[in-house]
Amino acid sequence: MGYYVTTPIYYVNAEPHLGHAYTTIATDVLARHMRQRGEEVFFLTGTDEHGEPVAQAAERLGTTPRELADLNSPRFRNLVARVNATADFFIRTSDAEHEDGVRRVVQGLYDSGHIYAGTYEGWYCPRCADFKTEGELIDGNRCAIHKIVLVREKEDNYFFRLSAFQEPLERLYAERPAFVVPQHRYNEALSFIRQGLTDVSMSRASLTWGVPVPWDERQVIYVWIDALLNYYTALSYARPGQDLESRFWPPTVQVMAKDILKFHAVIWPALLMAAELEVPERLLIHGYLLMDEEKMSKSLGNVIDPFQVIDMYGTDALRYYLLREVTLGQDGSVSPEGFETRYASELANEYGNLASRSLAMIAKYRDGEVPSAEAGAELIADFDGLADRVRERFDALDLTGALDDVWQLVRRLNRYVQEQAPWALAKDPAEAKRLDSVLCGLAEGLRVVSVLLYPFMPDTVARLMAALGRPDSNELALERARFDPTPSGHTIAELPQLFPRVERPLASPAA
Ligand code: ME8
Repeated sequence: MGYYVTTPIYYVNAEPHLGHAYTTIATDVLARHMRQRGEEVFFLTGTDEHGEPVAQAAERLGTTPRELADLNSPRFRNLVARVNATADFFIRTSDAEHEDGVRRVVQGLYDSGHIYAGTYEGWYCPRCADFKTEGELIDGNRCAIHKIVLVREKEDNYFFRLSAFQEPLERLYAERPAFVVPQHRYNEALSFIRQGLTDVSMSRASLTWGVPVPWDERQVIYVWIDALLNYYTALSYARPGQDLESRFWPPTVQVMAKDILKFHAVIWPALLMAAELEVPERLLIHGYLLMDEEKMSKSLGNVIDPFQVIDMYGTDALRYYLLREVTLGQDGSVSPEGFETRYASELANEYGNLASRSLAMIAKYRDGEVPSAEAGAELIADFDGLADRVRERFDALDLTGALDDVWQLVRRLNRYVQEQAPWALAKDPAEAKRLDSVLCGLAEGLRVVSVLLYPFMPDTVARLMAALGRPDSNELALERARFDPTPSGHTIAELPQLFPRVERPLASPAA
């Protein structure tokens, strides 16, 4: 069975920001790690183009929703490339094939009695594209997220019988304690379900930007139903002629931030059960990137432009920083200063310098040949079990823990250089054997940490592996991340500077 990972599909009502980059990068780290394990991975991302968020933004800008989508969707696609995410397909919900797929599923739900006509009366936030209960409002009539005053709506539309899935959902949660990761998000979703589910509106009468309801073209399908189904429809046309559904359905891990937990942890599995499709295996819910304690968001305007960071520091530095700085699953503050600190102290110093020093010593003392020797026993012991620990971390979707485990060994290697002082050994011919052992251990340690760092910093690792004389992509397989106590000799090559000094400090967005 394949390994199917997804990001949310992002609204095209504005340009991508660092929050979107974060989810896409985290998903890519997971996808790359799983490919290192030999898994067949399918990685989906894309844009959500229908509904009020996009229609209203277009109106504000004096353009049409389609034009806005055509302008911004390529920017999200470009972000995928710039963060070096290995997405296998980029879906747009305006794709004709997706729209057909949505109509097919929704018609099936209607035919099997899961959808009925009714009247919605209550609060609706067009920015969230979400129906709100009284308890979710502030000051009695304002959206707690967007702070805008909402109008009470009364509208004839179609309802999805979510209430019928109260028990099936409770059973799902009971049977699958890891359905939602981390645990506190699982608890949050389950307690929402336990409060009692009411049917949800699944069409909009007052909107034209969307997929028409097949049996009643005066209405369009509610954008969230349309959007959620992207994960399913994409498999039907991403690779014409191939049956991806049988290989990849259901999704293995679906990644997103906590803002859209309810849709994915409650409505989505119910919708799939109604359609008699398997529900995803796990949802990985991360927190918010914060700037000065506030959620980074386009409506608040406190966003960092990922393209700018990448232009200055490179993709891998951004990937590393986000995964390292923000514990996946919790909110975390990011800042230009924090970025620069980690860039200089961890990337340039701890990893970059370790690599350049080690290779320079091999060049200088051993004429560019990694000696074929026996590595030091303490070093061997320190690497013992590392690859298995990293594998377990990824199994638990603890990407932060995986990176931290590897970084401990990067630091260990730095200490090893200090302890062994190869430059001193090189002065004493009687220590030649020990120097061989130290240099061979360093090269081997560097190789192992790099294989494990590959999902986080793919380009950097590829360059380093080439310099270590191991350019073959087979070298990146996870099974190669075992410390070999007696590695055979290798010729090293020149290593370009991995993390050059950047003179211009990252401009703060307020500046
Ligand atoms: O909700 N911190 O689209 P969206 C972390 N179209 N992640 C963030 C973030 C932040 N400050 N800001 C955004 C939608 N994100 C719907 C989804 S899916 C069927 C439909 C990321 O453009 C995070 O992944 O508002 C969040 O869940 C997503 O962008 C919301 O993107």
